[in-house]
Amino acid sequence: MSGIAAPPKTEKKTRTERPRLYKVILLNDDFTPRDFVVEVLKGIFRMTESEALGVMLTAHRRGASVVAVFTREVAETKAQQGNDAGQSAGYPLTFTTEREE
Ligand code: NFA
Repeated sequence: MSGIAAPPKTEKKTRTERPRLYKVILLNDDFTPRDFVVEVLKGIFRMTESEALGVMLTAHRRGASVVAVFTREVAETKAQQGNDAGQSAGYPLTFTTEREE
């Protein structure tokens, strides 16, 4: 043995946790026109016509529909943009966010 101790390891393992995800949920209402909902979904969530139609119809029939899942900031921003689009046009269109799990 040399009698010379090795220096203590100071390196720390970096653990990168996956960010929590948030659902954006579209709520049904009796006033916002179907076409308007579809246009908002296409514009804000980059959906195709048929994807947007499917989400709109699910909310219309069941009361609510999951639109998509994002990190918190993105989900909240997109929900707000959707609500603002409805407000600007005089409709009660409502998007909410909900943490997953
Ligand atoms: N229920 C609305 C109508 O019949 C359409 C709608 C669907 C509104 C989904 C909001 C969300 N005009």
